Amino acid sequence: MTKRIKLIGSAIGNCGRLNGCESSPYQISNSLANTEGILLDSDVVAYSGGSHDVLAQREFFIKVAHRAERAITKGVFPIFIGGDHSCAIGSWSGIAYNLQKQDKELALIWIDAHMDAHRPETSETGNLHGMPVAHLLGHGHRELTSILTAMPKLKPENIVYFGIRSFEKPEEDFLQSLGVKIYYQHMLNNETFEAEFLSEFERLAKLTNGNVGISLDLDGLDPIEIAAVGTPVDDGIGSGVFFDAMSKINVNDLIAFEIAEYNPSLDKDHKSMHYMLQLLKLLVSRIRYNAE
Ligand SMILES: [Mn+2]
Repeated sequence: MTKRIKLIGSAIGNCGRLNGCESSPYQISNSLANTEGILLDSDVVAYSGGSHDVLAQREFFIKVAHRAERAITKGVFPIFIGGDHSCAIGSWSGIAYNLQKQDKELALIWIDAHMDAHRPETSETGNLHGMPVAHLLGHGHRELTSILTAMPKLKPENIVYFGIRSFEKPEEDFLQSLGVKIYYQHMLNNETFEAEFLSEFERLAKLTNGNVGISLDLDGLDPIEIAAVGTPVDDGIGSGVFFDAMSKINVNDLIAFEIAEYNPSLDKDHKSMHYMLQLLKLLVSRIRYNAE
């Protein structure tokens, strides 16, 4: 039996430093159809509210969360396309809510140059794309920690970071106080990444009975190869290394996948788009035909 897959887009860009990310879900779903011949059912939710209005943000994330929740209920695999990384608040809240209703837990592998673990009181910029993890852990604006349910969406022991190399002290202190596991980029290299990534994926899969999500902030990868991001940081994870690791995970334990922070206006040579299309093509074929 083939598994159904749906693209759920969060067309939101103004929670980050630069606008531009908001057109990404439209561009990616179109390019996937036109260049790779992969036509997926897709549903893009547009953020039309005020940029920093928490109630408008809440309304938007609830819409995305409902779509995520519904996909899981119907046995459909969701691929989330941001948008800036604040999109994760909607997508993973929906997945977590669905699992919580079944007495299950969500695990998340977060690939990013940044920790995204600011709370409103520690963020200098106030940009929500620097805060999604804190909100998923239940800290931050109450309007955004209570999407679909007032319960925290993630337990600190159920999230693992890779690629981290740019952060502020309050974020690190916050995550350390909760005991969150972080693979700083300097701890790994292109030879050792895959083994650690696969072993963490497997460990989280056991911990949650096969409910692991992956949220890829494109800036977790090396900006020499993947340049179309608003906040690039040198020396990221090799894009080929990440691709190879993704070809080896057990997709039956993957509950959803997310790509965030692609900014088409910065993709001068289309290399970042090409990479994402190859990655999605790999995932789609693995999920469609390998899944139980
Ligand atoms: Mn991020």
